[in-house]
Amino acid sequence: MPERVVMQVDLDYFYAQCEEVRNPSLRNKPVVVCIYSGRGGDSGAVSTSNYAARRYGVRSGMPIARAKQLLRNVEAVFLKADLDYYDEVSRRVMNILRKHADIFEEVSVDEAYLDVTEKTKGDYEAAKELALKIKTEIMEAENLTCSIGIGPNKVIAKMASDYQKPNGVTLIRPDEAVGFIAELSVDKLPGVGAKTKQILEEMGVKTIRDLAKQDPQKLISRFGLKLGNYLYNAANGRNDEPVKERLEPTQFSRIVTLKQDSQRIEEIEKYVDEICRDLYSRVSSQGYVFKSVGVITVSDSLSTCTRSATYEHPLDSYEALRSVSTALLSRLLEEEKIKIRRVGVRVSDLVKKRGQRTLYDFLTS
Ligand code: DCP
Ligand code: MG
Ligand code: MG
Repeated sequence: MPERVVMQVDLDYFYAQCEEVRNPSLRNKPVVVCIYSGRGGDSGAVSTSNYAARRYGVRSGMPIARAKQLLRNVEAVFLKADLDYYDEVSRRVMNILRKHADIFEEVSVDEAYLDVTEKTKGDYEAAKELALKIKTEIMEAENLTCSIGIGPNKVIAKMASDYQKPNGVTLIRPDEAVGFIAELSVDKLPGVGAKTKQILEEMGVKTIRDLAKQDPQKLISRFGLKLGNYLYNAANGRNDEPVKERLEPTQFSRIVTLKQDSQRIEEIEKYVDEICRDLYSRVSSQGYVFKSVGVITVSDSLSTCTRSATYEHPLDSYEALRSVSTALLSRLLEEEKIKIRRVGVRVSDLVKKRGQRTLYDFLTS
């Protein structure tokens, strides 16, 4: 593969920064954005927090009660996540980013890869200028900061963007890639989670330099062909995964936690109604109908069960979605005899409704 220039853009403390944008008086205070479980009180997890809150040890994923404990002596602000608002901001930022890429890949609500090889004619200085220009544009349009990494592949670009957060630009030229990552701990490599880290540690591998020196065959026998190869190459600064446009969505789903565990269909039905209403409005507003419906339950002992049905002709009403979901759920409850903690619905085998999309685009652009 010829030498590439890959950029990774990640918005800083995204949900919390969105909250600061619409309420600038939050800027000097620790801000914690929470996803409440719906079970009352502080039950739920921290979605993200601004850097002022992070200084007290607040982290994404920790229980809300723990964050309150850490911030007990400070004037901190706890907010309920407003996902629709963040999605809207994200969509506008992505539209800015997309214009600057030869190939654009949206990875998550606040993160994207841009292949800019042609645009910069392979020149890293030009890429750095482009990164600064993108940062200015996002600041002018949305008042948001982001961090940008530039490197010869996706792995290096992502690690570069993490390297000087918030509001950083980090440029790693191809000949600097190996040296840049060598000192870092293996879990800084994208895709190395707690489990892989632990196995590597047992093998005496702590830094990425240690990993780069391993026998690739040994890594393959431990982790399988795909992960083993990935680890060996990435540690040596190599990764040939292309930046690729994401395809259309393949499914829509939503899952909720019951206020109280239950095994009675009459109890659970009302959650299913609400999920179906919400799902159907998302699916249809994006111009899709669907042929498959699945329900998923998580029991009080945390085991998961699913049931699904596929039809020859697409379903295209809320009533149809609700009645299929409820029927699948009653069957599941009868057969499994379990107490339910969470329930969810998924629609897939999507089919595009012609004509609908343009109307939607017109209304929302
Ligand atoms: N998010 C979440 N729960 C997590 C991690 C993230 O709800 N466990 C949400 C909230 C974040 C958003 O996704 O704002 C983007 O995730 P990032 O990992 O990019 O984290 P942030 O943008 O919040 O912070 P950073 O400045 O480190 O990028
Ligand atoms: Mg981010
Ligand atoms: Mg991110």
